[in-house]
Amino acid sequence: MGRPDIIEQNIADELSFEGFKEAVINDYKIAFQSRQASLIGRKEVLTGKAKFGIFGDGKEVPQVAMAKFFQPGDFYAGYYRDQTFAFATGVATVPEFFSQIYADPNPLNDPHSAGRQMNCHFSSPFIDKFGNALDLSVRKNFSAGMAPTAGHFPRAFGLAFASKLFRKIPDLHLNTAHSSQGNEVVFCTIGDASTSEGHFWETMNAAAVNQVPLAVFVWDDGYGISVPKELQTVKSSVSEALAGFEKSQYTNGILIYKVKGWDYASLCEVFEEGIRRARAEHIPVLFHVEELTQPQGHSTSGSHERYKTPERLQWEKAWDCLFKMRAWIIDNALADESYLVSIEEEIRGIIVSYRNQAWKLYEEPIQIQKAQALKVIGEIARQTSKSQEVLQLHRELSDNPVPFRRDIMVALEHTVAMVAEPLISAPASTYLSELFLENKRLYNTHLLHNDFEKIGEEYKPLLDFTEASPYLNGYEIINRYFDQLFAENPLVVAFGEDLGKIGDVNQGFAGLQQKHGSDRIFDTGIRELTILGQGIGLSMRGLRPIAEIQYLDYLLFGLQVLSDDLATLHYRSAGQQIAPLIVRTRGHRLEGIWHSGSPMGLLINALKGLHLCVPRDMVQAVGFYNTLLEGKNPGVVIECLNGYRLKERMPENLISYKLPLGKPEVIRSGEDITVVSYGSTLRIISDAANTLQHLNISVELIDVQTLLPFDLYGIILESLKKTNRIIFIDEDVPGGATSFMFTEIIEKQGGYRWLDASPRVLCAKSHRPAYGSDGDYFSKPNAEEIIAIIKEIIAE
Ligand SMILES: Cc1ncc(C[n+]2csc(CCOP(=O)(O)OP(=O)(O)O)c2C)c(N)n1
Ligand SMILES: [Mg+2]
Repeated sequence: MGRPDIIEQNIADELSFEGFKEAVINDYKIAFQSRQASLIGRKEVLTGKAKFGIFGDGKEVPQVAMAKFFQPGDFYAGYYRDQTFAFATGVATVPEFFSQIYADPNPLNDPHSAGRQMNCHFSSPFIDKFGNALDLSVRKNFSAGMAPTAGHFPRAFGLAFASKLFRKIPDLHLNTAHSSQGNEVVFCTIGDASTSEGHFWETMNAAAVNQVPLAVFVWDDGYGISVPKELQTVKSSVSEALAGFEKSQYTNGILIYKVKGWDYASLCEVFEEGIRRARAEHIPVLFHVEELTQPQGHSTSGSHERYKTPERLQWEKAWDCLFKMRAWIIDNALADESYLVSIEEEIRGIIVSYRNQAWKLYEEPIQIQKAQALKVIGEIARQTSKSQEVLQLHRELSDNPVPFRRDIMVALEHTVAMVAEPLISAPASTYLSELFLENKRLYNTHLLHNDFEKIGEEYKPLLDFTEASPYLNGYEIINRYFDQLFAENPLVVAFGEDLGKIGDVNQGFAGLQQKHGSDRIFDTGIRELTILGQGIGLSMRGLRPIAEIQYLDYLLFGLQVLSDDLATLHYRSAGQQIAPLIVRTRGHRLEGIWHSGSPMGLLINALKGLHLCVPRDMVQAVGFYNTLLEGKNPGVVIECLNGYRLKERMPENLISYKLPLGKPEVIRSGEDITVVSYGSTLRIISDAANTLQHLNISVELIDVQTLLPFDLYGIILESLKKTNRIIFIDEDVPGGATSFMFTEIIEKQGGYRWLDASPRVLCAKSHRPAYGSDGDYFSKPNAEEIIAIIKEIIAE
């Protein structure tokens, strides 16, 4: 007879072995299910039911292993190969996967993007429908995927950096809905080829310098579409290339693990250790997952037989991770072949039924529309003199077994156009209006949080001056404001190049790091892209970051992530996620090619989905910071580079002074001409206006204040109605922001009806501004040019 405690231990071992077996079989089921979804998904495209498909076949096994260590509160930032991870974590279901393939715009069917994204781009809700933050610490959080390869890396760094701040800043520990004291790890995936992108390297360096819990999984299948890794990566190995980043006992750095993607047991072991350390010690980790395959090739566009050798294709068959896992299960007697065959058969049937379910959900509302449209068109055909033609339209729609929403609109539109009898075609027009509204709601919403809200409409931005209110340099005003802001709002953090220790190159933060702490006000490396990604990730996790780009000209280094990631986030997640990041920068005229840019047209076009604030002085800048901090949308504030040493009167109400967005201000009243501008140029126009006053030309000068949104109140139009002449002036290149403002007022707001002279624009030369005072004078609009052109307009 054995000792009772030993027997007990044996039973426990057996129980845990049973549990282990069950867990393995469950993982295999998820992996197999995912493979079936990929196989059927591809068929859906090839048979014409969907337009494009990209799948996670060949990557299933590492993803079920990875999901074991993804805990509530953790974050995912990844790419299009990760459906298995999404299924294993429960963030996506197979029917949802199919709904996304069909581009189903109903958020109940595709909650990840409501049909806006190509398939396998997942997201989970971060806010409720009113915009209130959800308790992310108890949820499995998927930041919305996107197609630009490696484009998610800067965001992933930001998400991980938030864990660091939540752990380090005691005031944030109470914030349990956002974090459990920084215990959250960010799981970030990437293909081997996409590690060639600069985004990857900048992020890895920033993560290593800052020691954040970022776990990077490289799915190495040897190819980026057709280009092999020999042409992508030095030494054909990302882990070798990163060897110098490796952490040693006495340095910062990253942990590097290499593991075979078909080796389930090793994957579990390695991921367990790496994630545990990332979580506990906040060390970034790289898992280089090698020897993965693509059973169906890259995507539904093209076939890999074109660029892979027969030997390679043969190897891929033999080393397919799913088959290797299956063999391992049998070899280790975790299940026998017949059992696996039976569950595989069952899963095949289930996936087909999921596909059918998703297709039905997608198609049913369209078939209802089709039936209704046919009824309306049929009725019109009976009444109109154009009966034959309308019947033909009816037949075309009726013969289309699976129409798109647009086909129904087109049939109705053509019917209305064909029938010149409005009373008879009225039912088609009515139904069209109804569908138009529905389609607008499905496809044209969520660019911004609360798309159609006029932000700050209720604000009465009065400056509160007392007799004692001092005149200070612009930078001192900004400095006093940030001091008050950081004392008041514990969620605000600010960072950028030279922003911490010296308090930014123009002293807006001078002395504030010492006062408010280096965890809240800090320096970064010279890495604009990841400064912005840092801000995106932090703001997604409930903080209110102010990410500083030292000069507007250098915003271009980070423009990709602002445009592709930040500006599309709310839209592509169908309103589920927000990132109310504030980007602070300084621009317009100062000196030379790269310190006096004003590429506002570029930003207006790239940053739809953000607010673009162009304050004329620092008090106005403060007004915009306050407004943006109240809101849930991201914004850029461009302070005037040449304004820091100009005197402004500091109001008492800095911290409560808020400006409405999209509300221009008339800063000089006049009768003869409306001059529209913003930022530093306003001062030059003011000088010109003084001279013009002596010539009896009275200028009405309007500061647009924000370019996005632009004049929501018709203020410029009102001025034009009075003066009947207008000119738009700025420092951007020709065709830039002046053209934008011109179109807004003359075309969209119908300003052309009020003109007595031709509307004009005056902007900078096409080249970059030359250095020095003369360079500035001959590159950018100057007062003399302004005077001359206005005289011309008046003389017309
Ligand atoms: C910035 C960018 N460039 C190019 C593409 C087109 N593209 C899509 S996937 C891909 C290959 C990516 O290969 P890899 O990173 O190895 O991932 P895999 O598909 O092999 O898993 C390319 C070039 C893109 N989506 N984004
Ligand atoms: Mg690859």
